[in-house]
Amino acid sequence: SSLFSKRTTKLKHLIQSKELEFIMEAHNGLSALIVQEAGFKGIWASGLSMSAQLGVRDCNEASWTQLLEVLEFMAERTTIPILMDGDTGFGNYNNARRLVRKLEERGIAGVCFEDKIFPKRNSLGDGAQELANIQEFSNKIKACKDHQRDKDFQIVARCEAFIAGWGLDSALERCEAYRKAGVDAVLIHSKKSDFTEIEQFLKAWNNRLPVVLVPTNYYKTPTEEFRKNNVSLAIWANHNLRASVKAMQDTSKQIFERQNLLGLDQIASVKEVFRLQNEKGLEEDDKKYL
Ligand code: SPV
Ligand code: MG
Repeated sequence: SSLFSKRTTKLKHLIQSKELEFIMEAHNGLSALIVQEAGFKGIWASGLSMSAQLGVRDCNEASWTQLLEVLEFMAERTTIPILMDGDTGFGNYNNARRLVRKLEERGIAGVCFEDKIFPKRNSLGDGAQELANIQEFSNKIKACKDHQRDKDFQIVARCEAFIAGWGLDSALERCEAYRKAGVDAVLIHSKKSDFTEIEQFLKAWNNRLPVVLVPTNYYKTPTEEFRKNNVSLAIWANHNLRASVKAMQDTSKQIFERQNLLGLDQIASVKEVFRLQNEKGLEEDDKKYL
């Protein structure tokens, strides 16, 4: 994928290529730029992280237009593709397909929809999880594929069968229905700490479509296992959010307790913040235009 190809085309290559690829979570313009500067070829706009940075729960408390605003800043500061965590699509097929168009208009390269009921609950929590009707969700996928304007825009169907406590047969049946509905890839999720149920799925699935994984809970699985099992894309789903939470807690606590700003060597300099904001670009433009 060349520097000049569209972001949708770049995401398509990341997902459709035989190689295992990685995308990293971001949740605002700044973290998106940081992910790109680290070398990642794509960004996961995590629903958990975008809602958490707004201080609300990951159960559709933030509206879809509020998330669009966040995504717009992320797209503005980056050139790599962004895959949005679109949850359940914020309603039925009509709401989901309208979101697809709005994402295309804002330079977002793809969206992932999960087969649950609106309002969704985060998959890693303890609460009960209700799955969407297979036919209804398949039609939602089909409506979105029919409605997208850019043929390379990627739609990922995320199967929550394991999360909801159903077995391999249910996961396979659902993913096969979403494949037939025309989806570009499937994401199979698990909250187990080991790789067994995912590995069983991958073997049975047998590369019918590219597979995306989110190894948040089974993070001890060697990455080589994903490669061996022909995984297409691994998502490091929430680690910038979690890193920033810890850093902000430690920093706030230290400054509160000491009532001074000494010994804060681990924080970024103001100069570095200016660099990330591209202050220099404005200084140069001021010389031309002011
Ligand atoms: C997210 O990052 O918001 C996800 C992945 O959907 S999970 O939190 O595991 O549900
Ligand atoms: Mg999510």
